Amino acid sequence: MGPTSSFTLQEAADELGVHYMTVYRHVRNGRLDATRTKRGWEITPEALSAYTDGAMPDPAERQRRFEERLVAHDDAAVWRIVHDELGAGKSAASILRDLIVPSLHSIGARWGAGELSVLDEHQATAAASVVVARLGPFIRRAPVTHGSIIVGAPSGDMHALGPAILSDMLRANGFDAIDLGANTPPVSFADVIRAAGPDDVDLRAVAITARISTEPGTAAAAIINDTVEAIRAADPHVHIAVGGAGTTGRNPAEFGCDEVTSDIDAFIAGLSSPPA
Ligand code: B12
Repeated sequence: MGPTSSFTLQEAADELGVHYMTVYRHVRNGRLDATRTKRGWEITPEALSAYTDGAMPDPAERQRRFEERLVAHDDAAVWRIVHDELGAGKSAASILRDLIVPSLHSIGARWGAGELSVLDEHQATAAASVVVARLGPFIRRAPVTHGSIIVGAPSGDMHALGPAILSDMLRANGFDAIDLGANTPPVSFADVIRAAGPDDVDLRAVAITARISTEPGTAAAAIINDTVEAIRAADPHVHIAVGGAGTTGRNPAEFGCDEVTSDIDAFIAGLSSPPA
């Protein structure tokens, strides 16, 4: 295939007058758009001109490339993209919000639509877990001025990235997030509250993250009720929020909690005054 249609990596390198490895690296970190075919990487003339113009792809395009590297479970490229975003001045919280979360949602939808295999989905998740863990220390933790929030997914819900990412977002906003992770039994939420003691004025809220559907009558809904009850028994006054995509269409009365929301900004805004 000649340079008038698509370029190979070597042809692109010749065209640009750079080393083959430079082109390869920029393809891998998403700076230069390329498609992997049976013949190897192919670069369109448009992609090559966008690259030579120095045009930074728009956010949607950057997210798409990041998602593809996740699906390819290419940990090194995934991290390089994140590293470049950090280098370009993006905060870790905005990388979570704009790159990682939309990619996970899209991967789930593509898996649901049969476009990706379960293996693709699992491998992408493994790559996402690695990058979320690596990004953690880059979260600019504001001084803890707003108190602490206990975060966890209920018993039976194995989705750990939701609580991990929500916790990081809370940390970036002046809260001390205590992430209990996936599959947290009701008693564990209560134990953490009791361990902090009844006078812990610092405890602002408990956030229960539900990724599995909690339609009325399901086991997932019942376990949320049990969790809320256990938390209330340990602290009758603490604010309890239930959220996550498994709670779409649900309301607080169904769970006995104070709030049902998946909107992190709204949740934070509701708690933003310092503890009394
Ligand atoms: C990764 C993943 C897994 C991994 C989880 C691994 C891990 N370490 O976390 C594994 C492979 C274990 C898994 C298993 C299953 N999964 Co799954 N999984 C996903 C996937 C691809 C991504 C989930 C994720 O991490 N999202 C990213 C997080 C950050 O987003 P989030 O959860 O929406 O949370 C954000 C917000 O909602 C908000 N938020 C969340 N909670 C709260 C709470 C409050 C108070 C607030 C303010 C905000 C807030 O903050 C987060 C950050 O923005 C989704 C696809 C998707 N669309 O999400 C499917 C998905 C959730 N899984 C699904 C299913 C069906 C399953 C399985 C049943 C599959 C199976 N047949 O075995 C099992 C269930 C296991 C179990 N019992 O839990 C379905 C759920 C459908 C439903 N509504 O019931 C989805 C939607 C895929 C699909 N399209 O069908 N899964």
